[in-house]
Amino acid sequence: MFRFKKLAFLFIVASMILVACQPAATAEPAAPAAPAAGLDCAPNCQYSDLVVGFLQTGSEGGWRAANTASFKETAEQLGLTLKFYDSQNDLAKQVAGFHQFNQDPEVNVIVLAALETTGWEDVLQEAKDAGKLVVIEDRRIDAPEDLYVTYIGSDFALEGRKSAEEMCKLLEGMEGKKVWELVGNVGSSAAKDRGQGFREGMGACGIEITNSQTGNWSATEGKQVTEAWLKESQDVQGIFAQNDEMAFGAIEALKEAGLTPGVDVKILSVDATGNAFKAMLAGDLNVTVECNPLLAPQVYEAALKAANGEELPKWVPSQEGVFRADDPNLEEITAGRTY
Ligand code: GYE
Repeated sequence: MFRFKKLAFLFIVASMILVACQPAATAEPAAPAAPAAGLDCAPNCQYSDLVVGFLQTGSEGGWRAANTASFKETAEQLGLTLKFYDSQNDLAKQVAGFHQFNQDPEVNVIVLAALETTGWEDVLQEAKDAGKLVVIEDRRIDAPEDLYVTYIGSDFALEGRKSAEEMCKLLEGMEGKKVWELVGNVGSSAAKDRGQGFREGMGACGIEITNSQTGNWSATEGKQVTEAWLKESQDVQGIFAQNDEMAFGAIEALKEAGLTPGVDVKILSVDATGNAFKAMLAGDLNVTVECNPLLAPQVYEAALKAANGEELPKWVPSQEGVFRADDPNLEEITAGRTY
């Protein structure tokens, strides 16, 4: 019996030793995490590897000119290849341009400044199937987020709320609070969200929008629309222009109607381009709410990160301010503006 126990004990010890010496079950080395959809050059892509197809809206004013220059100049500085497509403010042309870039074997990144929020799913899916990285800039779109890398642009609703808050200050003490709204191109996120934001804030001081119509971001149309309204009535205390150009048109129309812009009628615009500062220094414009057009560095940086397989937040809102004609440092601020 003792002999049997001794043998059993030895057997147990031997098997324990055996197990201990077993080389660790060589768990298959974890396959390196498949890099998120990146480019072939991942994870060491450089700016020089990027060929960017940029779908710009068109050339409707100062803000757009600054946005376009930002993309062209920054591409040169970074040494990436830029293929620039001017959609001439025509949605069908912009969608066709997107399709064209999807078919272009050289293009590996597509940047879209969308004329309108809808109508993009097909070409976005086509881009994904073709392995192109898509970055949305300037204006947000309504499409599944997995079809694009990220959106870099402003919080237009916030710009609208800021505009209402500033208009309330401008109309303080004025009997009426009737406001006319010059709207951007119908269907664009900038126009929709600024209008919605303004309506969210205007109740705070009892503003009433008595006229609202698109001026398509242009000074000419902004003037024509305002002229037509002035023929009907001059009972207006404020004009909310969704961009600087339309405000410049309204200012001209008021002057030609014998009214003093900035005094008889308060004028507020969005963008804060250089010409808006000149109009404030001239006393014609009361307030401009900033919308930053210099988005290219952030957009290209996001494209490079995505090319190297990095996941990015779906929205990177721009940081922006508000500028007022009664600011004692306005001249100095104006001198420091870059667009
Ligand atoms: O406010 C306007 C331009 O999309 C934010 O488009 C942009 C707008 C800008 O035409 O001036």
